[in-house]
Amino acid sequence: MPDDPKNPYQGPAGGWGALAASAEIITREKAIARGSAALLRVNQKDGFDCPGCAWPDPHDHRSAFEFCENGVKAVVWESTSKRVDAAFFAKHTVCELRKKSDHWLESQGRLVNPLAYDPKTDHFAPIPWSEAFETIGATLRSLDDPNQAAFYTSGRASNEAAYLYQLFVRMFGTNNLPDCSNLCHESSGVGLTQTIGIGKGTVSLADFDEADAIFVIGQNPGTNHPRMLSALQGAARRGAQIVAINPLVERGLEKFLHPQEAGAMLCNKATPIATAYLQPTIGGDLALLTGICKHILAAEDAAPGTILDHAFIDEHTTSFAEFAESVRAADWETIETQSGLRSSQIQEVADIYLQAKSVICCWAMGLTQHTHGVATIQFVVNLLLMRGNIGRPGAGACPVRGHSNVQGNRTVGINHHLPPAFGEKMEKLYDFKAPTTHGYDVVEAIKAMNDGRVRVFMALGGNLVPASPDTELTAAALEKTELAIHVATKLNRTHLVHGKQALILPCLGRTEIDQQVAGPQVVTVEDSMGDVHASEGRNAPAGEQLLSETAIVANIAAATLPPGKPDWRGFVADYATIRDHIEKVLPIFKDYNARIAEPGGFSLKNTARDREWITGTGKANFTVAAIPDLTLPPGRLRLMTIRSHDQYNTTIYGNDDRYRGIKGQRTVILLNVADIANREMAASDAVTITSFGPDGRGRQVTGFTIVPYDIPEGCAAAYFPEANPLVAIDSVAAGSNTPVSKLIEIEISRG
Ligand SMILES: Nc1nc2c(c(=O)[nH]1)N[C@H]1C(S)=C(S)[C@@H](COP(=O)(O)OP(=O)(O)OC[C@H]3O[C@@H](n4cnc5c(=O)[nH]c(N)nc54)[C@H](O)[C@@H]3O)O[C@H]1N2
Ligand SMILES: Nc1nc2c(c(=O)[nH]1)N[C@H]1C(S)=C(S)[C@@H](COP(=O)(O)OP(=O)(O)OC[C@H]3O[C@@H](n4cnc5c(=O)[nH]c(N)nc54)[C@H](O)[C@@H]3O)O[C@H]1N2
Ligand SMILES: [Mo]
Repeated sequence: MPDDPKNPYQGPAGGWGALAASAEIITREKAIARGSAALLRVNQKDGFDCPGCAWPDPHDHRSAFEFCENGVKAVVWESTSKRVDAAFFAKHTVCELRKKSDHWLESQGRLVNPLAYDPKTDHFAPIPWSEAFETIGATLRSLDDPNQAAFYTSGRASNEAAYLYQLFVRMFGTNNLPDCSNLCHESSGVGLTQTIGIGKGTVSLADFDEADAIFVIGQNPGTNHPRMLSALQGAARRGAQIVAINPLVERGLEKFLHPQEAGAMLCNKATPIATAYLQPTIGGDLALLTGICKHILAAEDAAPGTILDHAFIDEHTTSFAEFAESVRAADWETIETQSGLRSSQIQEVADIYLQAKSVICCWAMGLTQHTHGVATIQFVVNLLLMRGNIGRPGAGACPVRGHSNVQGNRTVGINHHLPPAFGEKMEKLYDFKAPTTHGYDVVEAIKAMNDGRVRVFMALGGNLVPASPDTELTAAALEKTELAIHVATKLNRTHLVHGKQALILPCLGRTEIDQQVAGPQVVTVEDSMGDVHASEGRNAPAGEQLLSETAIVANIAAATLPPGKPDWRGFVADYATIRDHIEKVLPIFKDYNARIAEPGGFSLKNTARDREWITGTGKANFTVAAIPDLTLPPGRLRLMTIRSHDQYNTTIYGNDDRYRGIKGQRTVILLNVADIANREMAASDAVTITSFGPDGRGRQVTGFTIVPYDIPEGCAAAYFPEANPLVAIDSVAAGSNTPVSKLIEIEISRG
């Protein structure tokens, strides 16, 4: 454990450490035979899509191994030879299992039988698939109102499974489709739709080869999108400026050694990444972006007509005058206090922006999971629009998505708001009346379960309890359900938090062969940049009883809905028929089956990239936002909850965070040395963290260890999901209802 405020890990991101960590997990999970064959096919044109993250694959220069250390972990975790079979569930009561750690639960291996909870014995026990489907159908049909059920999706489901799922849910009669996006990039979707008319980023991977400057804001690609480092490395090597904006100095943004470059590896030659690194205070980005825009306007005033792209602004945007006026009116004192940065530091970054012909801005959870996340993202758009940096090569907005198909899920209809045109097309094709009222998102679904409005909860993947805010409340809410249905690959905490009845339905993973009547099936996924491609598993399934997610959803639909359209069993026999239907409902998928047969797949049309603005005004909109006053009462700190290098969301692979120099522990709080000294505390002290949400109630976690760290004064960091009990359910981002996981008001005390 580090006792020095400087990170004791001095190596680059990637490098030999990445190779060693990959080898270690392959050995530990005994997946060497299955795993190594699987790895050779990961992200290849005829292989499966890495379940790790949503970063795209290069079209032209794909190496034999298009994966990273954390992709290896994700693939091996799924390909493990361990099993949680009938004997395992006979041995352990649910009460006993609830006492185990999240890491222990998932590391017991793959689920292989459909299971039902038996309250008399407190055990899960195997049941036949037919019984599971009948129970679900009968329970759903017995509800007074379809809105008494909620259907969650974690972003790993394929387009095919996700399309059938939302179709089933809407034909059942509800839009209650909460999904992991609500906890993740919802602020990006909302912010971008209002300003540029599409809730997605506008860049493609090729733009990284042409950008003169790349801003990486509130994102830790070294851990969460390691393949992005190859793109940043390429850009840095050709002299592009890379600006990192993050309260922490993340190693992957500093230097990178590509584990697949033999020459560089042999002489340990890492590439420096960021040319400028700003460490704002947590939540200070809106102030900082206002400051950057203010410097740019000042440069324009000093040399009128030379800085802004007036032709673009006039032809393509609205509300520039209001935006400029509000930025000019913002005072430097507020900008400096609220961002924690000096005007001169902000000027340096504004100059990089000005000197670049083409700029890409990337961001992730450091911007979205904030009270003012939507406004901050809209300020990123303002910055880009000022110099026409949207819709031309080397430039654009790049929200870097999380789950490997979270973007595809939304495209094919996983959305608690039903887009009207999409709804009408489905109504015509399947001859039904789609529900029009908005459904529940994750926060609303938790509240609805808690007060009895939702009685049945289904999850297509994911781990709702530890992933959600207010862990105890979320667990209590789930315990009130009459039936919970979990489609999953591995046992996790949420499965054990049962109400009256609970079912666990084991499914195939991405890496596995999906054999149906028409032969082995491919599924399709959409990456963070709107490229759609096929994914085909190559491993033998982990168990004989496993069904694909697509088959599980279709069987549930057939067991629940009256007979008639569509032919659910026909869909399962041949997934190409599902793609034909998606194409009928969503014209952007024209020639879907033919185009996924092309190596590398195809790119979906992106209106903003083509400078077509599907907004109310028909133009891209500049927006105005006041700098929020985030001053805290004395003694309080702002806490962000972040991922370590050894986890995939709630899946914990191990207790190390190599790039941050933290070993063997996860219940830590990273603090500035001054904040530790002020409290007369010391490194390694045990503390209780108390948070204060909008309801003023103190929420607590105890037994956290202090780690001194290079983090701005007044700021703190702890890991997700251990710190989730501190996130109040009512602390949400304005406009997107995303839980505020990155700005939690806390106090610490001994104990
Ligand atoms: N290996 C691995 N890969 C993953 C995941 C995983 O858990 N493990 N999760 C996947 C998912 S679902 C997602 S959404 C992505 C998440 O990818 P990231 O968004 O990179 O994940 P976080 O760890 O939440 O990191 C947020 C970063 O934002 C910074 N930050 C926090 N608050 C602020 C702020 O106020 N301002 C600024 N400028 N920065 C801030 C933190 O210091 C941290 O570096 O990764 C995906 N990929
Ligand atoms: N405090 C705090 N909370 C957060 C965040 C944060 O930064 N801070 N981040 C939020 C974000 S960005 C996200 S996306 C959510 C993530 O929330 P979720 O998506 O709900 O959680 P995961 O941990 O990704 O889900 C892991 C489980 O998925 C199942 N699984 C894995 N692969 C498959 C598969 O192929 N099919 C099926 N059916 N199941 C599978 C396994 O059973 C595994 O236990 O958490 C959010 N919560
Ligand atoms: Mo996410």
